[in-house]
Amino acid sequence: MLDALIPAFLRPESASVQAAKVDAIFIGLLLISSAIVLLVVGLVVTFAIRFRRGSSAKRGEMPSLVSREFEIGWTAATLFIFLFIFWWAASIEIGAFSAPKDAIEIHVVGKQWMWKTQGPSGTREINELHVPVGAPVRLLLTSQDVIHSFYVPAFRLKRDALPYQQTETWFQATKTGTYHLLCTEYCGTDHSRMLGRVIVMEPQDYAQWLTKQPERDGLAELGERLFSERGCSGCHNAGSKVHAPSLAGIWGQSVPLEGGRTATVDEAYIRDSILQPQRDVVAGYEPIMPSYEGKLSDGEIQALTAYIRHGTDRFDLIGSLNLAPAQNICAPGETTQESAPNQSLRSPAMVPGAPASGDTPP
Ligand code: HEC
Ligand SMILES: [Cu+2]
Repeated sequence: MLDALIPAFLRPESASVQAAKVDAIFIGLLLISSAIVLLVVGLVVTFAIRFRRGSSAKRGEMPSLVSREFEIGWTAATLFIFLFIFWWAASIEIGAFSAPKDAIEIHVVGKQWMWKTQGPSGTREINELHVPVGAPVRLLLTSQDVIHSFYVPAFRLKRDALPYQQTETWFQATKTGTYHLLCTEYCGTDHSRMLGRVIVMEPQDYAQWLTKQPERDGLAELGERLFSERGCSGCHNAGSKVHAPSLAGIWGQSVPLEGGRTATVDEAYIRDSILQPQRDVVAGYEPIMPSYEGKLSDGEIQALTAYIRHGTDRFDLIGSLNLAPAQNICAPGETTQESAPNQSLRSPAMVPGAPASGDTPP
């Protein structure tokens, strides 16, 4: 509504819920500043004319009302305006950190000089990101080398992608279309060519696009492979002789730690468990897990995290869009006719440490 005050050719494209809020702040600040400029310039001009040399305007002491009550009044008003602006901008900035629970999760890895993205159903893209309109999308960012920054001007979205760390942000697109994706942190020779596109689609088109993706082997499946290749399964699987906790279903749970503390299992906790296992030791276990610092890339840690979180999340995406169930969303080599209705929701074999129940003969 406020943005109607700015002529269309001066208005940058705005295509997300966040963009509308950021624009409102911008226009609000513009209005407040304009009002103050008008007031100050107006007074300067008025007084310059009224008290010009030779005019008969009254000069001398100011009335005490002006020098005291007015002074307090405008100091307080300015303070309130500043506090209000701070609250307004800060609340929107803080909101940019916490995505709604049902958001679609997309992993983004910055790399000299490209953006690699991976959606929850294992769709991989380079310098492109397809998302549905009207659905919240949570981005989990990291970098493979130097600091990059993920920037989509039309969404007023900007968040750094840092090596050895995961940052996050979220957006909700409000208009279909193709939008610029830029890196906005100078990251080397080809920084200026680290460009991409965000393609916002109607939910039906998006669902269709998803099913057309050739590669259905997802992050979680890669994680599953790493889990055995890197020896995690040797300790963590059910049949192991080593006394290590089962990782099945731990996502989102709270875990008792040595020393009486507890921790909630999320990305950061799993990352720390893998890289600094001595830091938070699970109560009742010996700190025998080796650190994988330097042995696993960020991408591999994301894959392992996705696997621990259980691979079936990959197929919840369509459900979260509130679409009619699409027939062709199922694991490779599986048809919906054959599988029991609840089987596509949770496949036990995808949970770390769980026996592969599908293989056991009746
Ligand atoms: C030598 C055996 C061993 C290996 C190999 C091992 N772990 Fe562990 N892991 C443990 C033990 C023991 C604990 C519990 C004590 C602790 O927290 O350090 C543990 C704890 C964890 C936790 C926290 C579990 C919880 O319930 O909160 C996670 C997550 C984890 N490991 C993931 C992995 C991953 C991923 C790998 C492979 C990259 C791996 N582990 C390899 C023995 C192992
Ligand atoms: Cu960059």
